[in-house]
Amino acid sequence: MNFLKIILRVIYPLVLSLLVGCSGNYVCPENPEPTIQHCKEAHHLPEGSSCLVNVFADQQENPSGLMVKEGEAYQIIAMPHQTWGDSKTEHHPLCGKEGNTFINMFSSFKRVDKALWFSVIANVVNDSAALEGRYSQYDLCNTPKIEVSMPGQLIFYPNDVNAMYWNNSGSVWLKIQRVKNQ
Ligand SMILES: [Ca+2]
Repeated sequence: MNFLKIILRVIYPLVLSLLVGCSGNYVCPENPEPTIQHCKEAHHLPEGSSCLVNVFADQQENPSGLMVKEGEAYQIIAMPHQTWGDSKTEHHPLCGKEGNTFINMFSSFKRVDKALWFSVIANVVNDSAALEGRYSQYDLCNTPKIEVSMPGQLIFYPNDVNAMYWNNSGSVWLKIQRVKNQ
């Protein structure tokens, strides 16, 4: 094996994993359901269809690539056996944890202060001039089925303090299914 092959097969994936926070206490699992399309490829879902998105714990925003429209409804499901972590604390999506007395001294700094630490949050973001960068927000622990109130792209992240994503690791796969609006 020449040096270039060693770089491509060993060093390059290792550097990539370091960059995306997959080398900490929690790993980034392979796609658990390869038959389901990625949301970036789907772009928009017809009713009854699904796509998958990989959400990285150390990223403040994980754009799904999926565009949603006002009046549509989506069910968000965490694929089975998914864990990720905040330092050494293990979390199981879609919900997070209450936190101990010490950590809760900082709970008002959480991005969504009413949501549990590390609950999965979904935002619908829209940068069009007409909507002036407005967004809508859902705590998926409490509301895994969302009814879209404004058009935009779905993005996901674990609920944490903005400056404290550096010690998060792992990723979780979420399935987004377009369902009938009630
Ligand atoms: Ca953290």
